[in-house]
Amino acid sequence: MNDLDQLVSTATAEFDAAPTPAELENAKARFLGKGGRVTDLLKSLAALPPDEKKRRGAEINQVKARIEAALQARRDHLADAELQAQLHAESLDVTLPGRRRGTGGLHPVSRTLERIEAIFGSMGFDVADGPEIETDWMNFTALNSPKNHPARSMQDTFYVDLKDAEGAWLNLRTHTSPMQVRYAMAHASQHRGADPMPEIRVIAPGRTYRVDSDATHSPMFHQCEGLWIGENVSFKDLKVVFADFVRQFFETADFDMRFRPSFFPFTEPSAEIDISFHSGPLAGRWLEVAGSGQVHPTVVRNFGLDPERYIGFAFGMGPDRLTMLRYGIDDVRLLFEGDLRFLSQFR
Ligand code: 2NM
Repeated sequence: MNDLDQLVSTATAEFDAAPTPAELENAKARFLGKGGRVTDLLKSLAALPPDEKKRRGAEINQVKARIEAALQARRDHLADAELQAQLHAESLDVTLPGRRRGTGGLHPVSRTLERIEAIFGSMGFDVADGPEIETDWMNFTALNSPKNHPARSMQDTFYVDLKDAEGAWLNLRTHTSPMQVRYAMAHASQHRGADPMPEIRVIAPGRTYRVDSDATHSPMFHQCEGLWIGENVSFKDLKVVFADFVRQFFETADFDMRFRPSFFPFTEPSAEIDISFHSGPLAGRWLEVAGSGQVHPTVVRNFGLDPERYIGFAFGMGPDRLTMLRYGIDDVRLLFEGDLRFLSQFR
């Protein structure tokens, strides 16, 4: 190999060893730049006689062209490698599944209400719902609530700036019992003359409102009240029905239930229903889960029924609290502030 071929292969090797375009341009300068080796060769021609100069000059120009070709080949190679790297880095796998909108889910309280409705439905209870804005008579008077009862005060009840036909302010219902009054009145008039009247068996789940707000009280909350009226319906039936509800709702029979004397204007006698689980995270303490009682004769009469003949029980419970007990939630406000980080856990 003569000195010129040697120069071409040295240049080609150095170009091929340059890992980046910048280093390739530095290598180019060593051969083709101002002080580069090809340039030096061309300058050396000046010292040669004319014949020699012509032959040697042509040879050096060929060498220069071969080195330029090697340079271009390496440039092309580096540019192509860069493009490939970029294509790889920015590649899009069109076979991946698309990003979909998240699926929604039922609110945990809605799930509780559905469970309550299914369980009582299986025991022959109808499900009734109705207005959340009530008349004074439906919400209080029909339920034997005295005219000056503190529950009627503005401290406890949200009033609406509208009056009913009797001139009393409408209110946001403070319980779902007014729906039971509506249901029982409709039932009584529908079956007027039937002897005996078919039993009333109904639950009234839904939103209720009271002026109250802390870790265990939300101004909007849920209630589910139950009512069973017939000729021979007793506290014994309430015990059986409620124990069966607890067993199905909490999916365990491993609990005690007790009735603790209490007072409500619409029932006499009245009792709180407490349960105590023997196992699981809630074990070992009495939990108040409902209020209950034998429907007061005045209320039965307000239904349009004869209290000497028809008797029964009612109960009221809080689906929000049942939800908190079932899922171990300790602040009722979490249920209603609409934070999806919390709610999506129940999907
Ligand atoms: C409760 C406790 C006890 C109740 C009474 C009635 C009605 F309409 F029959 F009078 N409905 N719900 C009742 C009884 C509600 O909630 C703690």
